[in-house]
Amino acid sequence: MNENFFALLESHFPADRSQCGIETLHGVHYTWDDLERGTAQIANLLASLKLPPGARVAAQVEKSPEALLLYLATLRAGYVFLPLNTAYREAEAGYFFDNAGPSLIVCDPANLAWVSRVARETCRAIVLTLAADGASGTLIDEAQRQPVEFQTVPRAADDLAAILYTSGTTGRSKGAILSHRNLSSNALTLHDYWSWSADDVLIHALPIFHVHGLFVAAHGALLAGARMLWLPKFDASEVIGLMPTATVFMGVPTMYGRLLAEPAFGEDVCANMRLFVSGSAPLLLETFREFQERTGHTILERYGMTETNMLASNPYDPNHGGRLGGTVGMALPGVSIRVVDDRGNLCAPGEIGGIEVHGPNVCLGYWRAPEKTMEDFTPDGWFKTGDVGRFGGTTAGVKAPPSYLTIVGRNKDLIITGGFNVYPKEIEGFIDALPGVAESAVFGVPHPDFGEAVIAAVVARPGSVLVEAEIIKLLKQQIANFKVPKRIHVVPELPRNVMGKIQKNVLKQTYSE
Ligand code: MCA
Ligand code: AMP
Repeated sequence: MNENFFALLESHFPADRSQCGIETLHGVHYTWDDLERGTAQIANLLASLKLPPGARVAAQVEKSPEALLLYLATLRAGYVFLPLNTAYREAEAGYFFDNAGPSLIVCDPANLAWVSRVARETCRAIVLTLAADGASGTLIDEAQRQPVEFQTVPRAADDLAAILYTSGTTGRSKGAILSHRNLSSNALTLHDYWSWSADDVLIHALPIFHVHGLFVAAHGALLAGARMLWLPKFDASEVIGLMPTATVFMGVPTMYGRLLAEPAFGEDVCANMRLFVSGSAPLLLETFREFQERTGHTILERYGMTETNMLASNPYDPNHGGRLGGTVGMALPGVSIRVVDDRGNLCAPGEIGGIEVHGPNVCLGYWRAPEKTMEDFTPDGWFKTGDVGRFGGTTAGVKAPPSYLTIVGRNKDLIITGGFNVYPKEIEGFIDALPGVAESAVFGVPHPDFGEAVIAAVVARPGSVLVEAEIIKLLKQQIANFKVPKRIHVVPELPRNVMGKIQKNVLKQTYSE
Protein backbone atom coordinates (compact mmCIF):
# COMPACT_ATOMS: atom_id res chain seq x y z
CA MET A 1 0.00 0.00 0.00
CA ASN A 2 1.25 3.47 -0.83
CA GLU A 3 1.51 5.38 2.48
CA ASN A 4 2.21 8.66 0.73
CA PHE A 5 -0.12 11.14 2.46
CA PHE A 6 -1.09 12.58 -0.91
CA ALA A 7 -2.43 9.17 -1.94
CA LEU A 8 -4.73 9.23 1.09
CA LEU A 9 -5.98 12.72 0.24
CA GLU A 10 -6.46 11.80 -3.40
CA SER A 11 -8.51 8.75 -2.45
CA HIS A 12 -10.89 11.11 -0.65
CA PHE A 13 -11.36 13.57 -3.51
CA PRO A 14 -15.05 13.63 -4.46
CA ALA A 15 -16.21 11.31 -7.23
CA ASP A 16 -17.41 14.32 -9.20
CA ARG A 17 -14.16 16.18 -9.75
CA SER A 18 -15.83 19.00 -11.61
CA GLN A 19 -16.99 20.38 -8.26
CA CYS A 20 -15.24 23.35 -6.72
CA GLY A 21 -12.44 22.53 -4.24
CA ILE A 22 -11.01 26.01 -3.69
CA GLU A 23 -12.69 29.35 -4.29
CA THR A 24 -10.75 32.60 -4.06
CA LEU A 25 -11.96 36.00 -2.94
CA HIS A 26 -12.08 37.01 -6.61
CA GLY A 27 -14.50 34.17 -7.36
CA VAL A 28 -11.93 32.00 -9.16
CA HIS A 29 -12.86 28.33 -8.78
CA TYR A 30 -10.35 25.46 -8.66
CA THR A 31 -12.15 22.17 -9.24
CA TRP A 32 -10.87 18.88 -7.82
CA ASP A 33 -9.78 18.12 -11.36
CA ASP A 34 -7.72 21.32 -11.30
CA LEU A 35 -6.11 20.20 -8.03
CA GLU A 36 -5.37 16.79 -9.50
CA ARG A 37 -3.91 18.19 -12.72
CA GLY A 38 -2.12 21.14 -11.10
CA THR A 39 -0.34 18.91 -8.58
CA ALA A 40 0.51 16.45 -11.37
CA GLN A 41 2.13 19.19 -13.45
CA ILE A 42 4.21 20.51 -10.56
CA ALA A 43 5.12 16.95 -9.51
CA ASN A 44 6.25 16.22 -13.09
CA LEU A 45 8.34 19.38 -13.02
CA LEU A 46 9.96 18.35 -9.72
CA ALA A 47 10.64 14.88 -11.13
CA SER A 48 12.23 16.41 -14.24
CA LEU A 49 14.66 18.36 -12.04
CA LYS A 50 16.19 15.04 -10.94
CA LEU A 51 16.35 16.10 -7.31
CA PRO A 52 18.10 13.52 -5.07
CA PRO A 53 15.96 11.08 -3.06
CA GLY A 54 14.62 12.76 0.10
CA ALA A 55 15.24 16.21 -1.36
CA ARG A 56 13.80 19.16 0.54
CA VAL A 57 11.70 21.65 -1.38
CA ALA A 58 11.65 24.98 0.45
CA ALA A 59 8.87 27.48 -0.23
CA GLN A 60 8.84 31.09 0.89
CA VAL A 61 5.89 32.34 -1.10
CA GLU A 62 2.74 34.34 -0.49
CA LYS A 63 -0.46 32.40 0.07
CA SER A 64 -2.22 31.38 -3.13
CA PRO A 65 -3.99 28.19 -4.24
CA GLU A 66 -0.85 27.43 -6.30
CA ALA A 67 1.26 27.64 -3.13
CA LEU A 68 -0.94 24.89 -1.69
CA LEU A 69 -0.57 22.91 -4.92
CA LEU A 70 3.21 23.18 -4.58
CA TYR A 71 2.98 21.61 -1.12
CA LEU A 72 0.74 18.80 -2.34
CA ALA A 73 2.86 18.22 -5.44
CA THR A 74 6.00 17.94 -3.32
CA LEU A 75 4.41 15.13 -1.31
CA ARG A 76 3.08 13.58 -4.50
CA ALA A 77 6.56 13.54 -6.04
CA GLY A 78 7.93 11.91 -2.88
CA TYR A 79 9.96 14.89 -1.69
CA VAL A 80 10.01 16.75 1.62
CA PHE A 81 8.23 20.08 1.98
CA LEU A 82 9.78 22.94 3.93
CA PRO A 83 7.47 25.96 4.30
CA LEU A 84 8.96 29.26 5.45
CA ASN A 85 7.25 32.30 6.94
CA THR A 86 7.10 35.04 4.31
CA ALA A 87 8.13 37.58 6.95
CA TYR A 88 11.60 36.04 7.32
CA ARG A 89 14.44 38.28 6.22
CA GLU A 90 17.70 37.28 4.59
CA ALA A 91 19.59 36.20 7.71
CA GLU A 92 16.68 34.13 8.99
CA ALA A 93 16.01 32.42 5.64
CA GLY A 94 19.75 31.82 5.19
CA TYR A 95 19.85 29.81 8.40
CA PHE A 96 17.03 27.54 7.15
CA PHE A 97 18.64 27.06 3.73
CA ASP A 98 21.92 26.19 5.39
CA ASN A 99 20.41 23.88 7.98
CA ALA A 100 17.85 22.05 5.84
CA GLY A 101 19.92 21.99 2.65
CA PRO A 102 16.98 22.17 0.22
CA SER A 103 17.59 21.13 -3.39
CA LEU A 104 14.90 23.49 -4.65
CA ILE A 105 13.74 26.83 -3.28
CA VAL A 106 10.58 28.49 -4.53
CA CYS A 107 10.44 32.18 -3.65
CA ASP A 108 8.55 35.34 -4.50
CA PRO A 109 9.92 36.97 -7.70
CA ALA A 110 10.59 40.12 -5.67
CA ASN A 111 13.08 38.18 -3.51
CA LEU A 112 14.77 36.29 -6.33
CA ALA A 113 18.05 38.24 -6.19
CA TRP A 114 18.78 37.76 -2.50
CA VAL A 115 17.34 34.24 -2.33
CA SER A 116 19.58 33.17 -5.26
CA ARG A 117 22.61 34.73 -3.61
CA VAL A 118 21.92 33.17 -0.20
CA ALA A 119 21.14 29.82 -1.86
CA ARG A 120 24.52 29.96 -3.63
CA GLU A 121 26.27 30.64 -0.34
CA THR A 122 24.46 27.92 1.60
CA CYS A 123 22.74 24.99 -0.12
CA ARG A 124 23.29 25.53 -3.89
CA ALA A 125 19.60 24.89 -4.51
CA ILE A 126 17.81 25.49 -7.80
CA VAL A 127 15.64 28.60 -7.35
CA LEU A 128 12.22 29.04 -8.97
CA THR A 129 9.62 31.73 -8.38
CA LEU A 130 5.92 31.89 -7.63
CA ALA A 131 4.20 35.28 -7.50
CA ALA A 132 1.56 36.27 -4.96
CA ASP A 133 -1.15 36.05 -7.64
CA GLY A 134 -0.28 32.36 -8.08
CA ALA A 135 -0.52 32.78 -11.84
CA SER A 136 3.03 33.79 -12.69
CA GLY A 137 6.61 32.91 -11.89
CA THR A 138 9.05 30.38 -13.30
CA LEU A 139 7.46 27.54 -11.32
CA ILE A 140 4.13 28.11 -13.06
CA ASP A 141 5.70 28.78 -16.48
CA GLU A 142 7.60 25.51 -16.36
CA ALA A 143 4.84 23.45 -14.75
CA GLN A 144 2.37 24.47 -17.44
CA ARG A 145 4.49 22.66 -20.02
CA GLN A 146 4.29 19.39 -18.06
CA PRO A 147 1.85 16.46 -18.49
CA VAL A 148 -1.34 16.58 -16.42
CA GLU A 149 -0.99 13.03 -15.16
CA PHE A 150 1.42 11.76 -12.52
CA GLN A 151 1.70 8.48 -10.67
CA THR A 152 1.99 9.41 -6.98
CA VAL A 153 5.40 8.21 -5.77
CA PRO A 154 5.17 5.35 -3.25
CA ARG A 155 6.29 6.29 0.25
CA ALA A 156 6.50 4.30 3.47
CA ALA A 157 4.67 5.55 6.58
CA ASP A 158 7.92 6.62 8.29
CA ASP A 159 9.35 8.40 5.25
CA LEU A 160 9.72 12.15 5.65
CA ALA A 161 6.93 14.34 4.31
CA ALA A 162 7.77 17.76 5.75
CA ILE A 163 10.19 19.69 7.91
CA LEU A 164 8.67 22.53 9.89
CA TYR A 165 10.98 24.75 11.87
CA THR A 166 10.05 25.72 15.37
CA SER A 167 11.87 28.31 17.42
CA GLY A 168 14.46 26.87 19.78
CA THR A 169 15.06 27.94 23.37
CA THR A 170 18.73 28.44 22.64
CA GLY A 171 17.89 30.91 19.90
CA ARG A 172 18.34 28.67 16.85
CA SER A 173 15.30 27.08 15.23
CA LYS A 174 14.95 23.32 15.11
CA GLY A 175 13.39 21.47 12.19
CA ALA A 176 10.69 19.05 13.31
CA ILE A 177 10.76 16.10 10.93
CA LEU A 178 7.30 14.89 10.10
CA SER A 179 6.51 11.60 8.41
CA HIS A 180 3.66 10.65 6.13
CA ARG A 181 2.20 8.72 9.08
CA ASN A 182 2.36 11.82 11.29
CA LEU A 183 0.25 13.72 8.77
CA SER A 184 -2.21 10.97 7.91
CA SER A 185 -2.88 9.79 11.46
CA ASN A 186 -3.69 13.31 12.66
CA ALA A 187 -5.74 14.23 9.61
CA LEU A 188 -7.85 11.06 9.90
CA THR A 189 -8.35 11.55 13.63
CA LEU A 190 -9.49 15.16 13.24
CA HIS A 191 -11.71 14.22 10.30
CA ASP A 192 -13.73 11.95 12.58
CA TYR A 193 -13.41 13.91 15.80
CA TRP A 194 -14.64 17.18 14.29
CA SER A 195 -17.19 15.44 12.03
CA TRP A 196 -15.95 16.82 8.74
CA SER A 197 -18.19 16.14 5.73
CA ALA A 198 -18.22 16.91 2.02
CA ASP A 199 -20.96 19.48 2.71
CA ASP A 200 -18.59 21.60 4.78
CA VAL A 201 -17.28 24.92 3.56
CA LEU A 202 -14.09 26.09 5.31
CA ILE A 203 -13.04 29.73 5.54
CA HIS A 204 -9.27 29.40 5.16
CA ALA A 205 -7.71 32.65 6.39
CA LEU A 206 -4.58 31.30 8.12
CA PRO A 207 -1.06 31.43 6.72
CA ILE A 208 0.06 28.15 5.13
CA PHE A 209 3.61 28.03 6.45
CA HIS A 210 2.58 26.60 9.84
CA VAL A 211 0.81 23.51 11.11
CA HIS A 212 -2.44 25.34 11.82
CA GLY A 213 -3.15 26.58 8.28
CA LEU A 214 -1.21 24.03 6.22
CA PHE A 215 -2.19 20.86 8.06
CA VAL A 216 -5.11 21.27 10.45
CA ALA A 217 -7.25 23.50 8.25
CA ALA A 218 -6.26 22.47 4.71
CA HIS A 219 -6.00 18.73 5.43
CA GLY A 220 -9.40 18.80 7.11
CA ALA A 221 -11.12 20.21 4.03
CA LEU A 222 -9.12 18.15 1.52
CA LEU A 223 -9.76 14.88 3.33
CA ALA A 224 -13.47 15.65 3.54
CA GLY A 225 -13.69 16.65 -0.11
CA ALA A 226 -15.03 19.96 1.22
CA ARG A 227 -14.76 23.38 -0.41
CA MET A 228 -12.35 26.01 0.90
CA LEU A 229 -12.94 29.75 0.69
CA TRP A 230 -9.36 30.86 0.25
CA LEU A 231 -8.24 34.22 1.67
CA PRO A 232 -4.68 35.44 1.11
CA LYS A 233 -4.70 36.61 4.73
CA PHE A 234 -7.08 37.19 7.61
CA ASP A 235 -9.29 40.23 7.35
CA ALA A 236 -12.18 40.41 9.82
CA SER A 237 -14.68 42.11 7.52
CA GLU A 238 -13.92 39.77 4.61
CA VAL A 239 -14.33 36.75 6.88
CA ILE A 240 -17.65 38.11 8.14
CA GLY A 241 -18.76 38.65 4.54
CA LEU A 242 -18.08 34.97 3.73
CA MET A 243 -19.46 33.45 6.91
CA PRO A 244 -23.13 33.15 5.87
CA THR A 245 -22.05 30.71 3.13
CA ALA A 246 -19.54 28.75 5.24
CA THR A 247 -19.70 26.07 7.94
CA VAL A 248 -16.22 25.94 9.51
CA PHE A 249 -13.71 28.59 10.61
CA MET A 250 -10.32 28.05 12.22
CA GLY A 251 -8.26 30.80 13.74
CA VAL A 252 -5.85 31.98 16.40
CA PRO A 253 -7.29 33.91 19.38
CA THR A 254 -6.28 37.27 17.85
CA MET A 255 -8.64 36.54 14.96
CA TYR A 256 -11.53 35.84 17.33
CA GLY A 257 -10.81 39.10 19.15
CA ARG A 258 -10.83 40.96 15.85
CA LEU A 259 -14.12 39.32 14.76
CA LEU A 260 -15.74 40.35 18.04
CA ALA A 261 -14.50 43.91 17.56
CA GLU A 262 -16.69 44.16 14.43
CA PRO A 263 -20.19 45.44 15.24
CA ALA A 264 -21.60 43.49 12.26
CA PHE A 265 -20.51 40.18 13.81
CA GLY A 266 -23.27 38.24 15.56
CA GLU A 267 -25.82 35.45 15.48
CA ASP A 268 -27.17 36.18 11.99
CA VAL A 269 -23.75 36.12 10.37
CA CYS A 270 -23.00 32.74 12.00
CA ALA A 271 -26.37 31.10 11.29
CA ASN A 272 -24.91 28.64 8.75
CA MET A 273 -21.77 27.83 10.75
CA ARG A 274 -21.32 24.54 12.60
CA LEU A 275 -17.76 24.80 13.95
CA PHE A 276 -15.35 27.45 15.21
CA VAL A 277 -11.91 26.13 16.19
CA SER A 278 -9.28 28.11 18.10
CA GLY A 279 -5.67 27.21 18.77
CA SER A 280 -1.95 28.10 18.58
CA ALA A 281 -2.23 30.34 21.66
CA PRO A 282 -4.38 30.50 24.79
CA LEU A 283 -7.94 31.65 24.20
CA LEU A 284 -8.97 34.03 26.96
CA LEU A 285 -12.03 32.95 28.91
CA GLU A 286 -13.54 36.41 28.27
CA THR A 287 -13.25 35.87 24.50
CA PHE A 288 -14.74 32.37 24.81
CA ARG A 289 -17.71 33.72 26.79
CA GLU A 290 -18.27 36.86 24.73
CA PHE A 291 -18.27 34.74 21.58
CA GLN A 292 -20.90 32.45 23.08
CA GLU A 293 -23.10 35.39 24.05
CA ARG A 294 -22.77 37.21 20.73
CA THR A 295 -23.14 34.25 18.36
CA GLY A 296 -24.73 31.38 20.29
CA HIS A 297 -21.72 29.24 19.21
CA THR A 298 -19.17 27.69 21.56
CA ILE A 299 -15.61 27.91 20.27
CA LEU A 300 -13.85 24.55 20.26
CA GLU A 301 -10.35 25.06 21.66
CA ARG A 302 -7.68 22.52 20.80
CA TYR A 303 -3.97 22.21 21.54
CA GLY A 304 -1.16 21.45 19.15
CA MET A 305 2.50 21.89 18.41
CA THR A 306 4.70 21.84 15.35
CA GLU A 307 6.33 18.67 16.66
CA THR A 308 3.11 16.86 17.49
CA ASN A 309 0.41 18.24 15.24
CA MET A 310 -2.86 18.26 17.24
CA LEU A 311 -2.77 16.43 20.53
CA ALA A 312 -5.83 17.49 22.52
CA SER A 313 -9.22 18.91 21.67
CA ASN A 314 -12.45 19.87 23.32
CA PRO A 315 -15.19 17.55 22.10
CA TYR A 316 -17.21 18.30 19.00
CA ASP A 317 -19.91 15.79 19.81
CA PRO A 318 -21.85 16.82 22.97
CA ASN A 319 -22.24 13.11 23.78
CA HIS A 320 -18.48 13.07 24.44
CA GLY A 321 -18.66 16.03 26.83
CA GLY A 322 -19.01 19.81 26.88
CA ARG A 323 -16.55 22.37 25.51
CA LEU A 324 -14.95 23.87 28.58
CA GLY A 325 -13.49 27.36 28.21
CA GLY A 326 -9.96 27.68 29.56
CA THR A 327 -9.23 23.99 28.89
CA VAL A 328 -7.87 22.40 25.73
CA GLY A 329 -10.09 19.35 26.13
CA MET A 330 -9.04 15.73 26.06
CA ALA A 331 -6.27 13.72 24.42
CA LEU A 332 -7.34 12.98 20.85
CA PRO A 333 -8.12 9.34 20.04
CA GLY A 334 -4.86 7.44 19.55
CA VAL A 335 -2.83 10.16 21.31
CA SER A 336 -1.57 9.71 24.88
CA ILE A 337 -0.88 12.67 27.16
CA ARG A 338 0.63 12.58 30.62
CA VAL A 339 1.42 15.27 33.18
CA VAL A 340 4.57 14.61 35.18
CA ASP A 341 6.45 16.22 38.04
CA ASP A 342 10.15 17.19 37.99
CA ARG A 343 11.18 13.60 38.72
CA GLY A 344 9.05 12.20 35.92
CA ASN A 345 6.33 10.80 38.21
CA LEU A 346 2.72 11.05 37.06
CA CYS A 347 0.82 13.93 38.66
CA ALA A 348 -2.55 13.25 40.27
CA PRO A 349 -5.61 15.01 38.74
CA GLY A 350 -5.51 18.69 39.69
CA GLU A 351 -1.71 18.67 40.18
CA ILE A 352 0.40 20.81 37.87
CA GLY A 353 3.34 19.38 35.93
CA GLY A 354 5.07 19.12 32.56
CA ILE A 355 2.91 17.94 29.66
CA GLU A 356 4.27 14.99 27.66
CA VAL A 357 2.81 13.30 24.62
CA HIS A 358 3.10 10.03 22.77
CA GLY A 359 1.44 8.75 19.61
CA PRO A 360 1.57 8.42 15.82
CA ASN A 361 1.23 12.22 15.57
CA VAL A 362 4.60 12.91 17.24
CA CYS A 363 7.46 13.87 14.91
CA LEU A 364 10.46 11.60 14.40
CA GLY A 365 12.83 14.12 15.96
CA TYR A 366 14.73 17.22 14.87
CA TRP A 367 16.50 17.55 11.56
CA ARG A 368 20.24 16.90 11.89
CA ALA A 369 20.10 17.57 15.63
CA PRO A 370 20.21 14.26 17.52
CA GLU A 371 21.25 16.02 20.71
CA LYS A 372 18.15 18.25 20.60
CA THR A 373 15.99 15.20 19.89
CA MET A 374 17.52 13.49 22.95
CA GLU A 375 16.79 16.56 25.07
CA ASP A 376 13.14 16.81 24.09
CA PHE A 377 12.22 13.11 24.26
CA THR A 378 12.18 11.03 27.44
CA PRO A 379 14.09 7.72 27.46
CA ASP A 380 10.73 5.91 27.10
CA GLY A 381 9.93 7.87 23.95
CA TRP A 382 7.53 10.59 25.12
CA PHE A 383 7.87 14.09 23.74
CA LYS A 384 8.30 16.87 26.30
CA THR A 385 6.10 19.75 25.13
CA GLY A 386 7.62 22.40 27.39
CA ASP A 387 4.07 23.36 28.36
CA VAL A 388 2.88 23.13 31.92
CA GLY A 389 -0.62 22.01 32.82
CA ARG A 390 -2.95 19.74 34.72
CA PHE A 391 -5.73 17.29 34.16
CA GLY A 392 -8.96 18.22 35.92
CA GLY A 393 -8.82 20.98 38.52
CA THR A 394 -10.85 24.17 38.61
CA THR A 395 -10.61 27.14 36.24
CA ALA A 396 -12.52 30.34 37.02
CA GLY A 397 -14.86 28.46 39.37
CA VAL A 398 -15.61 25.68 36.86
CA LYS A 399 -14.47 22.19 37.82
CA ALA A 400 -13.06 20.26 34.86
CA PRO A 401 -13.45 16.46 34.66
CA PRO A 402 -10.11 14.63 35.13
CA SER A 403 -9.84 13.84 31.40
CA TYR A 404 -9.71 17.56 30.50
CA LEU A 405 -6.31 19.18 30.14
CA THR A 406 -5.66 22.81 31.08
CA ILE A 407 -2.45 24.56 30.06
CA VAL A 408 -1.39 26.84 32.88
CA GLY A 409 1.96 28.08 31.58
CA ARG A 410 5.18 27.17 29.84
CA ASN A 411 8.54 26.12 31.19
CA LYS A 412 10.14 27.35 27.96
CA ASP A 413 11.05 31.00 27.56
CA LEU A 414 8.60 31.63 24.73
CA ILE A 415 6.34 34.50 23.71
CA ILE A 416 3.28 33.69 21.58
CA THR A 417 2.17 36.81 19.77
CA GLY A 418 -0.88 36.59 17.52
CA GLY A 419 -0.21 32.85 17.17
CA PHE A 420 3.43 33.29 16.11
CA ASN A 421 6.18 32.09 18.42
CA VAL A 422 9.08 34.30 19.40
CA TYR A 423 12.02 33.09 21.45
CA PRO A 424 13.49 35.95 23.50
CA LYS A 425 17.02 34.56 23.23
CA GLU A 426 17.02 34.91 19.45
CA ILE A 427 15.88 38.55 19.60
CA GLU A 428 18.33 39.38 22.40
CA GLY A 429 21.10 38.07 20.13
CA PHE A 430 20.13 40.55 17.40
CA ILE A 431 19.73 43.48 19.84
CA ASP A 432 23.02 42.79 21.62
CA ALA A 433 24.84 42.90 18.28
CA LEU A 434 23.62 46.45 17.56
CA PRO A 435 26.10 49.31 18.03
CA GLY A 436 26.05 50.88 21.49
CA VAL A 437 24.12 48.05 23.18
CA ALA A 438 25.64 46.53 26.32
CA GLU A 439 22.88 43.99 27.00
CA SER A 440 19.19 43.39 26.61
CA ALA A 441 16.29 41.37 27.93
CA VAL A 442 13.29 40.45 25.78
CA PHE A 443 10.00 39.46 27.39
CA GLY A 444 6.27 39.28 26.72
CA VAL A 445 3.53 41.46 28.18
CA PRO A 446 -0.25 41.07 27.81
CA HIS A 447 -1.54 42.72 24.64
CA PRO A 448 -5.23 43.28 23.80
CA ASP A 449 -4.89 42.26 20.13
CA PHE A 450 -1.92 39.88 19.93
CA GLY A 451 -2.44 38.20 23.33
CA GLU A 452 1.20 38.85 24.14
CA ALA A 453 3.49 41.56 22.77
CA VAL A 454 7.27 41.39 22.46
CA ILE A 455 9.00 44.07 24.57
CA ALA A 456 12.71 44.70 25.19
CA ALA A 457 14.67 46.40 27.94
CA VAL A 458 18.06 47.57 26.69
CA VAL A 459 21.14 48.89 28.46
CA ALA A 460 23.52 51.20 26.59
CA ARG A 461 27.29 50.85 26.60
CA PRO A 462 29.05 53.63 28.55
CA GLY A 463 29.20 56.73 26.36
CA SER A 464 26.48 55.50 23.95
CA VAL A 465 23.00 56.91 23.57
CA LEU A 466 20.28 54.51 22.42
CA VAL A 467 17.11 55.66 20.68
CA GLU A 468 14.06 53.36 20.63
CA ALA A 469 12.95 54.21 17.07
CA GLU A 470 16.46 53.66 15.72
CA ILE A 471 16.75 50.20 17.33
CA ILE A 472 13.34 49.20 15.95
CA LYS A 473 14.34 50.38 12.48
CA LEU A 474 17.58 48.39 12.56
CA LEU A 475 15.83 45.27 13.81
CA LYS A 476 13.18 45.48 11.08
CA GLN A 477 15.97 45.25 8.52
CA GLN A 478 17.15 41.98 10.01
CA ILE A 479 14.25 40.01 11.43
CA ALA A 480 10.61 39.24 10.67
CA ASN A 481 8.28 42.08 11.67
CA PHE A 482 6.28 40.03 14.19
CA LYS A 483 9.50 39.38 16.16
CA VAL A 484 10.45 43.06 16.40
CA PRO A 485 9.68 44.41 19.90
CA LYS A 486 6.63 46.69 19.95
CA ARG A 487 8.43 48.83 22.54
CA ILE A 488 12.07 49.18 23.56
CA HIS A 489 12.79 50.58 27.00
CA VAL A 490 16.27 51.99 27.46
CA VAL A 491 17.20 51.35 31.11
CA PRO A 492 20.32 52.04 33.21
CA GLU A 493 20.53 48.39 34.28
CA LEU A 494 18.57 45.14 34.14
CA PRO A 495 17.02 43.82 37.38
CA ARG A 496 18.94 40.75 38.63
CA ASN A 497 18.47 38.32 41.50
CA VAL A 498 21.23 37.43 43.95
CA MET A 499 22.49 34.76 41.55
CA GLY A 500 22.90 37.44 38.86
CA LYS A 501 20.01 36.07 36.75
CA ILE A 502 17.90 38.66 34.95
CA GLN A 503 14.45 38.90 36.56
CA LYS A 504 12.14 38.91 33.58
CA ASN A 505 9.10 38.69 35.86
CA VAL A 506 10.09 42.06 37.35
CA LEU A 507 10.44 43.55 33.85
CA LYS A 508 7.08 42.06 32.84
CA GLN A 509 5.42 43.64 35.87
CA THR A 510 7.07 46.99 35.35
CA TYR A 511 6.17 47.27 31.68
CA SER A 512 2.81 45.48 31.54
CA GLU A 513 0.92 48.70 30.94
C1 MCA B 1 1.63 40.91 12.26
N1 MCA B 1 2.37 41.69 13.08
C2 MCA B 1 2.49 41.09 14.26
C3 MCA B 1 1.83 39.87 14.12
N2 MCA B 1 1.30 39.78 12.89
N3 MCA B 1 3.11 41.46 15.40
C4 MCA B 1 3.07 40.59 16.41
N4 MCA B 1 2.46 39.40 16.35
C5 MCA B 1 1.84 39.01 15.21
N5 MCA B 1 1.24 37.80 15.14
C6 MCA B 1 2.95 43.01 12.84
C7 MCA B 1 2.83 43.45 11.42
O1 MCA B 1 3.97 43.04 10.70
C8 MCA B 1 2.72 44.95 11.57
O2 MCA B 1 3.99 45.47 11.85
C9 MCA B 1 1.91 45.10 12.83
O3 MCA B 1 2.19 43.93 13.61
C10 MCA B 1 0.42 45.21 12.63
O4 MCA B 1 0.03 44.16 11.81
P1 MCA B 1 -1.47 43.82 11.48
O5 MCA B 1 -1.81 44.34 10.15
O6 MCA B 1 -2.34 44.19 12.63
O7 MCA B 1 -1.37 42.24 11.46
P2 MCA B 1 -1.94 41.29 10.39
O8 MCA B 1 -1.12 41.33 9.17
O9 MCA B 1 -3.42 41.52 10.31
O10 MCA B 1 -1.65 39.86 11.07
C11 MCA B 1 -2.21 39.51 12.29
C12 MCA B 1 -2.61 38.04 12.20
C13 MCA B 1 -1.36 37.23 11.82
C14 MCA B 1 -3.70 37.84 11.13
C15 MCA B 1 -3.17 37.61 13.53
O11 MCA B 1 -0.36 37.47 12.77
C16 MCA B 1 -1.61 35.78 11.67
O12 MCA B 1 -2.05 35.32 10.61
N6 MCA B 1 -1.37 34.97 12.73
C17 MCA B 1 -1.59 33.54 12.66
C18 MCA B 1 -0.35 32.82 13.05
C19 MCA B 1 -0.51 31.32 12.87
O13 MCA B 1 -1.04 30.81 11.89
N7 MCA B 1 0.03 30.57 13.82
C20 MCA B 1 -0.05 29.13 13.78
C21 MCA B 1 1.27 28.55 14.22
P3 MCA B 1 4.46 46.89 11.31
O14 MCA B 1 3.46 47.86 11.85
O15 MCA B 1 5.82 47.03 11.88
O16 MCA B 1 4.43 46.77 9.82
S1 MCA B 1 1.13 26.73 14.23
C22 MCA B 1 0.98 26.50 15.89
O17 MCA B 1 1.11 27.37 16.64
C23 MCA B 1 0.60 25.22 16.50
C24 MCA B 1 0.99 23.98 15.81
C25 MCA B 1 -0.90 25.21 16.70
O18 MCA B 1 -1.31 24.78 17.77
O19 MCA B 1 -1.60 25.64 15.78
P1 AMP C 1 4.50 25.99 17.74
O1 AMP C 1 5.90 25.95 18.18
O2 AMP C 1 4.22 27.10 16.81
O3 AMP C 1 4.08 24.69 17.26
O4 AMP C 1 3.64 26.34 19.02
C1 AMP C 1 3.25 25.35 19.92
C2 AMP C 1 2.89 25.98 21.23
O5 AMP C 1 1.73 26.79 21.07
C3 AMP C 1 2.51 24.96 22.27
O6 AMP C 1 3.66 24.37 22.86
C4 AMP C 1 1.71 25.81 23.22
O7 AMP C 1 2.57 26.53 24.10
C5 AMP C 1 1.01 26.79 22.29
N1 AMP C 1 -0.39 26.43 22.05
C6 AMP C 1 -0.95 25.82 20.99
N2 AMP C 1 -2.28 25.69 21.16
C7 AMP C 1 -2.57 26.25 22.36
C8 AMP C 1 -3.75 26.45 23.10
N3 AMP C 1 -4.93 26.07 22.65
N4 AMP C 1 -3.65 27.06 24.30
C9 AMP C 1 -2.46 27.45 24.79
N5 AMP C 1 -1.31 27.31 24.13
C10 AMP C 1 -1.36 26.71 22.93
